[in-house]
Amino acid sequence: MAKAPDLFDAAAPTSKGYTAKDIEVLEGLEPVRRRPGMYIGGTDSYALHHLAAEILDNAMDEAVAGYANRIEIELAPDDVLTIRDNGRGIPVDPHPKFKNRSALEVIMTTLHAGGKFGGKVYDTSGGLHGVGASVVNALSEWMEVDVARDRRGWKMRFARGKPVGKLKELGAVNRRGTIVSFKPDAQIFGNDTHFSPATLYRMARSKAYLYRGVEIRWSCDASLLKANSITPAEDTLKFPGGLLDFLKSEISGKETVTREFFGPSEEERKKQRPQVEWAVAWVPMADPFVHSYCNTIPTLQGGTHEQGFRNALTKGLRAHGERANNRKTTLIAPDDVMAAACATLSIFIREPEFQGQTKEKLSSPDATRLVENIVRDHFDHWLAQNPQEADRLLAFVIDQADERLKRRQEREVSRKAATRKLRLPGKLADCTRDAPGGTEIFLVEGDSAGGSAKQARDRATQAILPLRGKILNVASAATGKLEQNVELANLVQALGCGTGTRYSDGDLRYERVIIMTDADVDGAHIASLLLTFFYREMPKLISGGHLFLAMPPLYRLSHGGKTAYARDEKHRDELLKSIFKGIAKVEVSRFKGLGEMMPSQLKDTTMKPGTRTLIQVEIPEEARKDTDNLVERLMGKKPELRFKFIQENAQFAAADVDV
Ligand code: 1YM
Repeated sequence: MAKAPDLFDAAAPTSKGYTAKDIEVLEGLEPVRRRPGMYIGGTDSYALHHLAAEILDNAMDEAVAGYANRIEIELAPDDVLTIRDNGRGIPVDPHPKFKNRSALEVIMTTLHAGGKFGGKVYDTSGGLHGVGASVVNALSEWMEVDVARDRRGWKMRFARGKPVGKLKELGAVNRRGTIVSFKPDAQIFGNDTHFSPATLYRMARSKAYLYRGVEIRWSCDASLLKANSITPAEDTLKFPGGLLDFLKSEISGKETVTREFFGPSEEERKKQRPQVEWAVAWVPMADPFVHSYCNTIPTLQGGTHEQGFRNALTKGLRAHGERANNRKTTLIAPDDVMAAACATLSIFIREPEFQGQTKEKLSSPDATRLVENIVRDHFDHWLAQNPQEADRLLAFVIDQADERLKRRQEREVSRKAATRKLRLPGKLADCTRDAPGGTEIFLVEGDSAGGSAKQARDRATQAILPLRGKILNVASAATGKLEQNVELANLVQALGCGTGTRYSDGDLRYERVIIMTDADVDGAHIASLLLTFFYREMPKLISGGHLFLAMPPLYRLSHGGKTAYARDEKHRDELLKSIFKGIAKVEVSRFKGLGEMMPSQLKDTTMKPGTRTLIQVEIPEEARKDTDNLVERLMGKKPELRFKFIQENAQFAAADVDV
């Protein structure tokens, strides 16, 4: 492959390999304007950004083929986008079939024109699966293409896909490459759909990660950025570490199962464009993902390359388990390996095939074997080189398999229980002990915290019920709403004791009901909604001493081998002055939520009897009237009472409220 030349290097190799006869011509652009959805999947914001992706992909193709090493993306007001590369320049020679038309004009004004769509020219081309720059031209109010090729400059302008004047020759130039500027047509996309600087910037960043041989310069008119935007007005994106750099930035700060991320070997990483590149880390507390790409095009729906990746990791880990004589190795399924995997995968292949309505799934059959073989080789080597990491990973994945099998068993048991006596909500992870004595149910906020709590619990005695989002405020809801609220209906079902006058202490399925929410404002809100529910609908559950609040810590303090947890700032400062007295560099981290804690931390600090702190909810008889009054004022139907309460009590609120 040719070495990428320096920007504007007039001595760089001239265009090779292309002749105008390579262009296959199929049809004009009328169909694109008539049915844009067929070509770019719609006319919404997502479709609008397809236009940018298409031009950027053409520039990327030129870089990946080794002819360009710098791309510039510039967003100006009025949705005017300019993309430049320092490649060979789009061909401008006359097209043999259309005597008076240049190749550039044919490429820009005919559908499916372009040698690369026949796979003849570029080795590994991207582009919206053959849709081409002509589609962008057809859907733009105007487009201008500036070409510097073989030391001569050329310019041509189009409006709604049609040439405006002829290809103009600009004379001798001392630069090379292609510049495409365009403004999407409001007749197609409407007046309210605009380019998003954040989306374009992210697109540019991911391209730079995917191909380390390219430098992408981003700039955006400052007037388009919101005051608190994290998108910079200018940036230079170049990542010599490729996908490993990307993964590190994606999961920075989160705890991972192995210290080293798994990616290609050092030697492989020196290559500018390996055929298969990947990076993976196992992150127990993150939502798992696999971001995959083929020829730098995102394959949002996965496909054959992802299949190969999964196979390689699963087979590699199983082989390691067998070598280590671990009997549980046979339990490992691909889902266990991928359950906490955060991964990126990128491949470059010739003439990729895509499937699905949006063509976002790779279907090239050879990709599976290609990826599986390469990743497997490296994985075997990596596991052998890092035996401690390998054992940690194996143990972690076997835990996932155990959990999966237990969940399956639980589902079977609860299905049986449902037919036997009552219907339990599907989201409840019940405890295995049948009798209520010594059992507890944790009401947790959201599925992610629910997942950690399930791993941290004592399965025999502790049940977990994840509640999604904010539950109904029973003090302000109209009568009848309670029965319709799914989250509360699940709760009532799980507890088994009935509500209101039908409440029966003897039917309560657990000894303790524990509200476990994040130690922040949202968590406090959900806890107060639940307290309101119990107060109004199951007051006897409170007076019977069954209701508790868990106290998750807000801070973790550590130094050397010493670790302590603090409930709040005051507690943190106390610990700094006592346990960590005289130590200058104590590491203090603040938990954002329960879902962020390692299951072992959650267990020790918040769930395990003996090491946790629980607050029992009590309403002394003498305070009953005041409580009635307070619940009505704070949670009731009249916002004016709430407002008055806030006015009267604002002075007591802490200044540093969580947001
Ligand atoms: C800012 C967008 O489109 N760059 C670009 C496109 C092409 C070439 C170079 C190119 C390709 C070839 C030969 C070849 C295109 N060529 C075609 C077609 N940047 C941008 N840079 N010479 C130049 O493939 O052999 C379509 S795009 F049709 F000629 F293949």
